[in-house]
Amino acid sequence: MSEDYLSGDAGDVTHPWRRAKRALGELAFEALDRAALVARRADVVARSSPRQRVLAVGVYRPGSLLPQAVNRLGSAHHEVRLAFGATDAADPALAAHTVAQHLEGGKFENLNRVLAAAAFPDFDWLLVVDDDLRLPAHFLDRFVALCQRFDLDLAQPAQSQRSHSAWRVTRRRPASLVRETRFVEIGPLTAFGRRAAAELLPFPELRFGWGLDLHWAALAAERRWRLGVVDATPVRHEAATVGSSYRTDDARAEAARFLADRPYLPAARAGDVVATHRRVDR
Ligand SMILES: [Mn+2]
Repeated sequence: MSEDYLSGDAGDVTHPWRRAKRALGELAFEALDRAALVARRADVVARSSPRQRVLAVGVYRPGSLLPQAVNRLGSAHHEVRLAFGATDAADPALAAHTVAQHLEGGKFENLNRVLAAAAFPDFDWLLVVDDDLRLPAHFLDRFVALCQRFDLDLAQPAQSQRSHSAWRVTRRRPASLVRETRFVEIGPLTAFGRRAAAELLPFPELRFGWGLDLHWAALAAERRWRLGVVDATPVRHEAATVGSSYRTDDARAEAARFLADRPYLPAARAGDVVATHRRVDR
């Protein structure tokens, strides 16, 4: 069968020249964002955001980056519950938020266990957070407020230029708050609004989940959900190449099985940008 569900890009940015170029590119984007008042505009939205109930879940491995990320999942403004699962014993730094230990399933199987144990119903936003990303300052308040203001049903923060990202559309663009897209990725951080969560949870019991996001995209198109990549809060997913910790053959095979009898957005359409919002005057 044709593999029109693969991005065709492992997002490998490990080559030294490419890394240097991307690091310079980050500095240039920071300057463009400053000139366009991106952070200031995001803070204006954050300050006027209605109080939201936010559940952030994730599964972490030993030695993960999650303990640092947790500080940036805090909020003075919203009600935030953190619920994590450990593949090993609980990390002492995360013990207070760990609701399941010694998880042995795949990503989405484990997330279902964590969601069941989280006991935080009626959330406005579910954030699924991988354990290998770095979040920017003021992340939660800006990100949730922008998702709320732009009526997004499925969203993700953009990724830095040096991030390992399989889909180009998820890389940050300068001088933008939010881009409306047709596609939101399964990681490294995915946000589900109330409407989408009601239909997409619990997750299908998948180990890798490749192709799941293309299926979500097809459902989103049918239901006229709004999808977006939040450029104002870029995250760094720079620690390892996508798929490097598992066999990509198995992930491909799982995707082929999963998508065989389900609608999905062809990978070639995943890069579409429907609109770029540089300000909030809508
Ligand atoms: Mn990762």
